[in-house]
Amino acid sequence: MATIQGWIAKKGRLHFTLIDPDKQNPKEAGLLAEKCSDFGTDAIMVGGSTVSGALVDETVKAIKKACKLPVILFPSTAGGVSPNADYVFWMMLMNSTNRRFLVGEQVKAAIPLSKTRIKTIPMGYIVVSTSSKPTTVEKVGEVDRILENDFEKAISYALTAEYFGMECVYLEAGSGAEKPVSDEMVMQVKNILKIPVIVGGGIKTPEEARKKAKAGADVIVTGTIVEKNPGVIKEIIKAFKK
Ligand code: 1GP
Repeated sequence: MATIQGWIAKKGRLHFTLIDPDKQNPKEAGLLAEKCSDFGTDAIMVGGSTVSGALVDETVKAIKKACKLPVILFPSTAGGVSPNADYVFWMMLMNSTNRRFLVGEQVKAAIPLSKTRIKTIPMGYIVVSTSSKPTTVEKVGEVDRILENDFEKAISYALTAEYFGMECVYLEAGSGAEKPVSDEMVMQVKNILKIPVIVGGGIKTPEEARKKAKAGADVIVTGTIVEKNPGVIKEIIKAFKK
């Protein structure tokens, strides 16, 4: 069975914690991972839009030392691959207009990755525009914009990912987004797909997490709130998994 689907079969809905190695030193990242592990998060994702190389590797090592959770790389470029992680989201930014984020960075990472024991989780990454100003991922990824009510466009990209054989899709509003991808969009995408739906970007409260569960999200990801107020993660996880 595909990795994420297997975890869902065992544990039900999942919560992933995103740690950006640029936002704290590796030791602090380890402490944060340990805390979120105690709160019931299911995996630690490591990645950021500007980070690469030794800092990613040192952060992964510190997290592995601090907790037993699987570490999934969430790389924005080929430089975001650390040999010490367990998994990598082998992702295609489905609605990028730049070849680099469709296959370019992946081609650069493929041979180095083949020399590690990291397992790939093929993922269709879909960036949705929910904020009044474009988020970093929208700008850097040079996206074909999907507006928050453009359900048909989101569904078209999501189905394309599924037909390519991706194991999951990730509906992303962007880190620190003003608001998450709408419940209606999550519901419409979930209803049509057979593969799990991950939702992230702008989820800050237990209430939002509860609504994403109701809309059908299989996994939610929180990053910014973990840095700002790790205590609320416990409530977010509880609300999402209930
Ligand atoms: C970003 O979806 C993740 O890639 C998490 O977003 O930082 O807004 O929680 P936040």
